[in-house]
Amino acid sequence: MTEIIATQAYKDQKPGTSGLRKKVTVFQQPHYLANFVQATFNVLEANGGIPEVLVVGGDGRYWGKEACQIIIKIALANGVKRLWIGENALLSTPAVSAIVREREGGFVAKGAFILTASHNPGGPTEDFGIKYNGENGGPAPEKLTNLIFSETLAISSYKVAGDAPVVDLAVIGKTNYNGAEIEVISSTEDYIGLLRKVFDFDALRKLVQRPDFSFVVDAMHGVAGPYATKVFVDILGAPTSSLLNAVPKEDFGQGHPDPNLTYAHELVEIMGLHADGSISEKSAEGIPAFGAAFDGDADRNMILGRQFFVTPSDSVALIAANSTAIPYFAAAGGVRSVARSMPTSGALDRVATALNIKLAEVPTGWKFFGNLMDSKTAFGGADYNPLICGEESFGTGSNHVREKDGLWAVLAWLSVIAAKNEGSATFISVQQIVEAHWKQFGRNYYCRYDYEGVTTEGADKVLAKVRATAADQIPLLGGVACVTIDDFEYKDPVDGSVSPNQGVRVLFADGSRFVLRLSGTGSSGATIRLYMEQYMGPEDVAKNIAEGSLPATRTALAELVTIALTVANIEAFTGRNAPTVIT
Ligand code: VG1
Ligand code: CO
Repeated sequence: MTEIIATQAYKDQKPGTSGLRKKVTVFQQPHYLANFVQATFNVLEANGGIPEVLVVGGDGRYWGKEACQIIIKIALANGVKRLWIGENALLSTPAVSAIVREREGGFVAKGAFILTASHNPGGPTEDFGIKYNGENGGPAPEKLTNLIFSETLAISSYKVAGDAPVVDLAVIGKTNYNGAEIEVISSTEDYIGLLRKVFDFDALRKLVQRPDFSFVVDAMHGVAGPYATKVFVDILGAPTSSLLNAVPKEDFGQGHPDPNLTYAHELVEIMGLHADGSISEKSAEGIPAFGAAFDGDADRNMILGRQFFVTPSDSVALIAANSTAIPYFAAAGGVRSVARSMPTSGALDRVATALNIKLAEVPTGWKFFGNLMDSKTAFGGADYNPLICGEESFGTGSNHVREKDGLWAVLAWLSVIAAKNEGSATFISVQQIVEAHWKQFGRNYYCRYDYEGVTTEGADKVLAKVRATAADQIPLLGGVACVTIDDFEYKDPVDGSVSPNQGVRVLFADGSRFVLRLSGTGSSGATIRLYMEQYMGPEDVAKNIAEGSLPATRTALAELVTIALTVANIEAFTGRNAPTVIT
């Protein structure tokens, strides 16, 4: 029986870069989650209808199961006919996308709520989050999330199926209610079925079983654990010792499930590195050949070699350059186009030029890639797909789903490593593969500084200061002048929508640059992101490698860092004399 519950609107339910993320205590306020879910249904009803099937699951963080039960009751009252709930409320973000796209084919209208705050810590005093994904399996476009926000400001009641049963989320199977069906489904089956179509698991099994190859992946107690166990141990036959932190925990073992050199410290230590990317004292012997980590909802990845860090910007460029190592792309004669977010380095652009394929530059956030993938016309009438895309923030993926995909990235890397090593008696390492790439394309030195938890006023002042600076006031960078300072604006080639103010860019004549933008995923205060990039041509890279003098990132970017910090004056406006995290 449907009950109408009176409620009061909250003013702070505006979704950010990737859904609504707040402290758990905020979500636990009376009707807070219910308001947001009902607002979403109201908007869907007025814009094409309530989906017949709703997928629900998340990264396993604290309060996820409670949220799931609330959503089930509201969904039933709003006319959803079938619910597919991940076992134990667990579904990785890319797995949700795969389920929406693949399960029962494209014959039913589907949508999804993903319960995640991604890489933010979890627990009673930490973060929770919710995001709506549409029929294409991708995050709702800004047009829709803006409507949802407006609706949350006006909402005065919501509907619940008060007498619906509390579903046992631990048991796979169906429960019926008033002609509707609630089904608890396997968290892994559909998604791994899709990965089997993308990759050559036999080739990967051979690599994993090579005596001179070893690897370790860190699930950081996020939702990647069950997927990594199935793929690496059950299917590829790797020992369980190659998995770290593979059991999901509601508080991520009190860690920060963000796969970077700072937060994935356990893996970083094993791989023989320090948090600043330098090589540790540890003897190289016994260090695995390959390492990777995932974030809470398993859409991010970090790739490491023995004593070697691969920047996410280089990672996507290298996968694109070697896409024929992956059957999904080989079948199409290689990747047909590539895309990156604006702050991501230009390494991918070099590959696009060499392969003579299209490149798109979009604002931060995965939803913009999805539009390109779904369009058949945006690139001058040609289909974009297959498309490989990535962000500097440890996000990599392709058009196999409409989210970034951590496991996909790791399997893509293993495919490249397997292809490079095919028939090779001595093992060709990750470092050798990346250096060969730089020798061919040049190296885009890259680094990001994050200033977390600063005040919004201070952050705004920093951006305003840079924006107000004239190009000729910027000091020369290695003798090269700054040519433009602007705000990145994006016009979506598919739906024509314009996204202004996507970051302030300071561009030098040789393509070097620094960029500042404010994070849209935080749950309190503001975070300034400062991105810096400088290019070294292939000849210089080759010469430096031959002489053993290829500079480390910190050295290569020292002058640019000084210029950026002087121009932005972050310390004066925020009181911070150092970033919170460097990636
Ligand atoms: C950050 C990253 C962005 C990413 C977004 C969602 O956004 O910079 O590249 O798409 O997180 O990733 P922002 O606005 O804080 O810079 V996830 O894994 O948090 O869903
Ligand atoms: Co994530």
